[in-house]
Amino acid sequence: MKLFGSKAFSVFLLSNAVTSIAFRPVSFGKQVKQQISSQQCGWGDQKCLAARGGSTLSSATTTVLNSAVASEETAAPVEIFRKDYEPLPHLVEKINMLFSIEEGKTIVTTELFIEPNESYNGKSRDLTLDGDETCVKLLALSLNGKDLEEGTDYTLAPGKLILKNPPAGAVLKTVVEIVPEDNTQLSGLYKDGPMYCTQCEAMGFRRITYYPDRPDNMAVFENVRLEADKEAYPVLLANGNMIDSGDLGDGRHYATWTDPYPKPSYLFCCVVGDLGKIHDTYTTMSGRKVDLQVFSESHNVHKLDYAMESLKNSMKWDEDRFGLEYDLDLYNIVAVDSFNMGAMENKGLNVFNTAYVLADKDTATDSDFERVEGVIGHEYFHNWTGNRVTCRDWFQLTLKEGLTVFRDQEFSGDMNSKAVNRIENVRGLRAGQFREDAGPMSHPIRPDSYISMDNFYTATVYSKGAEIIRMYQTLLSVEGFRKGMDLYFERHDGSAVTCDDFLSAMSDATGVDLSQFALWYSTNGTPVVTYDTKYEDGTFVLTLTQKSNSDKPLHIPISVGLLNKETGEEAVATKVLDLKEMTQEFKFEGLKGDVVPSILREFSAPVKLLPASGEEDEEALAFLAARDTDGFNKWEAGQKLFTSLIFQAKDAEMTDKTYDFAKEAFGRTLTDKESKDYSILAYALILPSEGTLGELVDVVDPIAIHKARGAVKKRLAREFATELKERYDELTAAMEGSEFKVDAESIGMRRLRNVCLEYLCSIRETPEEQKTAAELAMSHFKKASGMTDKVAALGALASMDGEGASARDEALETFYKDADGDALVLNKWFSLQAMADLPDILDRVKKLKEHPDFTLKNPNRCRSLIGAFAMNTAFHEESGAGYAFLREILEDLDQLNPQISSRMAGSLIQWKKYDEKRGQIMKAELQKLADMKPISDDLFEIVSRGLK
Ligand SMILES: *[C@@H]1O[C@H](CO)[C@@H](O)[C@H](O)[C@H]1NC(C)=O
Ligand SMILES: *[C@H]1O[C@H](CO)[C@@H](O)[C@H](O)[C@H]1NC(C)=O
Ligand SMILES: [Zn+2]
Repeated sequence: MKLFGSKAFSVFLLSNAVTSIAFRPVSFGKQVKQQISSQQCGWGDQKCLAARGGSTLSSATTTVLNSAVASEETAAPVEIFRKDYEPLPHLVEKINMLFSIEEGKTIVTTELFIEPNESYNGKSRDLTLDGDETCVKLLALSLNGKDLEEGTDYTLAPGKLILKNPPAGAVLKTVVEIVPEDNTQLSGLYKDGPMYCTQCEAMGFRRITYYPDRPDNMAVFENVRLEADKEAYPVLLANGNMIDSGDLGDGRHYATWTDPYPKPSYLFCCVVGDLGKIHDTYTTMSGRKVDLQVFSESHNVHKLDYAMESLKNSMKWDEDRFGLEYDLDLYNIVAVDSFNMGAMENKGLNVFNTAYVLADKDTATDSDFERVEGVIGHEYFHNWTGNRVTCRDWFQLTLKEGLTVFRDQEFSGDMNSKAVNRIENVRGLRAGQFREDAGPMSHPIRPDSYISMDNFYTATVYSKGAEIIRMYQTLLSVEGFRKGMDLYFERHDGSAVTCDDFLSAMSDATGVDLSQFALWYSTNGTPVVTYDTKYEDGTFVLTLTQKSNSDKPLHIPISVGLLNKETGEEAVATKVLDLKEMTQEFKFEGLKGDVVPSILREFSAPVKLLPASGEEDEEALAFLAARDTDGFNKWEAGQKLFTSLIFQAKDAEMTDKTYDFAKEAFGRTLTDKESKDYSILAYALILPSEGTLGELVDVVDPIAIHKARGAVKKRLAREFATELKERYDELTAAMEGSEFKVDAESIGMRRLRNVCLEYLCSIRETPEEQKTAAELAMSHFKKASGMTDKVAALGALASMDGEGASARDEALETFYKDADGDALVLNKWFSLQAMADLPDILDRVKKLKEHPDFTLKNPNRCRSLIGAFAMNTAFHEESGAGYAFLREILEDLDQLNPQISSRMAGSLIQWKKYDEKRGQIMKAELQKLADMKPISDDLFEIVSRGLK
């Protein structure tokens, strides 16, 4: 699965102390008698089953077998521990399913083929099936054709059905009723516009039927039969290949799918709807032809081409880089509007958030295009890393996610620019994961416990997990890493394994001892590495010291290069140092003069690097910003200079010395006419984000940081007003008349030009300047060649006031009209306003919340307004009104969609990071949430963790 966005997704569990809360009570209405006896229809007799599903079961003559559990109010949130892993005594080896879908009600009939786990030697003889009784009404249950008695044959508990000692070769048949139309949690089977679709990771399958819903139970989904109205839902899709389809009469039709490869339930998927599609083929390296189809609502079909292109590139890349080939005949992708996450790698039937699959130049920005490519790659790469080799239990999530994020980063790097890609990923890591790891939700990439697994789809598991995989590659070399991957697949293809199995494969394939490296899996927090340097008579000594939450030292790869201080030439090319002690000295001998070290090149480890003295050597930074041969560190040096300057501006005043260094770096980049890597130039001009800056201090005053960053930005803008305008005009001229393209060069030119625009528009003191800025932004807006430029212009205009106010309102109105109801474009319209820098932003956001196009039910829309506002400095406005506003929204949202409410609560739990007064207000709002009844397990876990 892919997370949505890359910012902080705060999370974690609470301690053992669990307070009792009301289990979301649901009443299933009147109990009625006459049990249907499910053995009346054989599996082969689909007509009979359908008739049952369609009419008999729906009549008011049905006993709901699990209604008592559903109305119990006792279930407290349960914390689950990694150390308590229990193997299964029985396995479901095969499953057949029948979905009979009707408006307002779906009947799901399943047959589970149960066998004892031959190698099991534990005590239990029972099989535990998971089922969420707040969503699933159990209508019938029989074993080998015989109805079962509660108490004697099985027991029910919240979330569970325990089947007592099933015999070998048992076939358990269940019939349940679900209501996808009411499923606002978007987990399980739900209705979204003209389609029904499923999301099962992590624990959505139990919201469809009773089943051992854990990744180590891998079963063949042999027959999945879908039945629905033919006219309203012409497309019927599930995993694998379609083996049968036809009419049922009464205007209904069916399709039966089979997936020959055993899979865990979280990879199950079906989609039933009225969809358009595009079609293409791909020939694999061994010459097999694969059919590729991408589906969406019909009015979006013209925005699918880029996704298809990206899919073919991904397939080619995985063959070239890892020798991995696709092995089925069909590959389907479906775009869904209401989706909690970014995308989901269901076998042969990937489901995507529309935001990560639809893209054309008039509706998507360059960043959107890049994301579509990355996420398509991510889900495709899961086919091997995740699906063929999956996780034994959810604590191992990083096994598939860290590895697959690493693979998609490498893919994007190869498709575009490696250095740009690295900069973007590290920016995301610092602003999101570092922050998460410093707060109450800090956890190791392989956590030790959870209450709601959905809370563990975190920046830590994903982004830091990917950094740890990258360190394997840095330590073992690209060839060594590939050998390790080959051995990993050779050993574990088709099974459910752990992070330890991955480490063993890497170690065994290369003969490198990785036992110390393993500590990364159990250590939370961001390690700090400090460095000290000494040069004498041709010998340079680098002393590195590490500090982390582990009492034993970590194995940290530190890539280092040395540049001659006089000539700037590279005296020692990049070398990987193995930091394995708490403090370690590294000597470089035979040098021809003093050197400037470039440490942690390419960001070779997810650590904070600081000088031992506590004082950055600004001269060295200026030197590296001008000359480092490592693209990442060159950028990094400039960022550090800007950072010093911003903190000076915050505390008192910018010093001339620091300002001159920063000015020099800025000016050199701005007027660099040689480099054609425009994106690198653009990123070198952008100041560090407020989130990244906040990570560097103990107590955050968001408004002071915002002001200080703004002051530096304005000063540089005034200093270089002429050069900025020149560069802007040059780029405009270079792009005019040329065809619109989405390639690295065109993206880079737009990026650089938009950075110039942003600086120029920040000069807005006098009415005269306000007018000039508004005119420039307005002409940028009107002449925009695609969504990237449009968004850049509107972003600048949205914050304008005074003489710029009328231009702002005009542009917002035009943008809204032009969107013409397009959901993804409207999301941008909401976001840009919620992120604007205006004094009355909270009132504006409150008004937007009442806009007819706003709804809490669609996660993308909700994030676009509420999520964006929580990232705005205005959220932290002193009175605390922003915090109260978010809390009120969360109260409503939690009743609809706990996964989204708990994610958004991440903005409040960081209260300890802020000054006393703010912190106390945030804490009080959290307490109000904690006292709310009912509260979801998801939100409860986050809030209680935050209060601790
Ligand atoms: C079957 O039992 C063995 C031995 O206890 C265990 O290692 C394995 O994980 C079990 N299989 C499953 C899917 O639980
Ligand atoms: C990936 O591989 C599996 C097993 O070999 C196959 O069933 C599946 O359809 C493939 N494709 C995807 C996208 O999962
Ligand atoms: Zn994923």
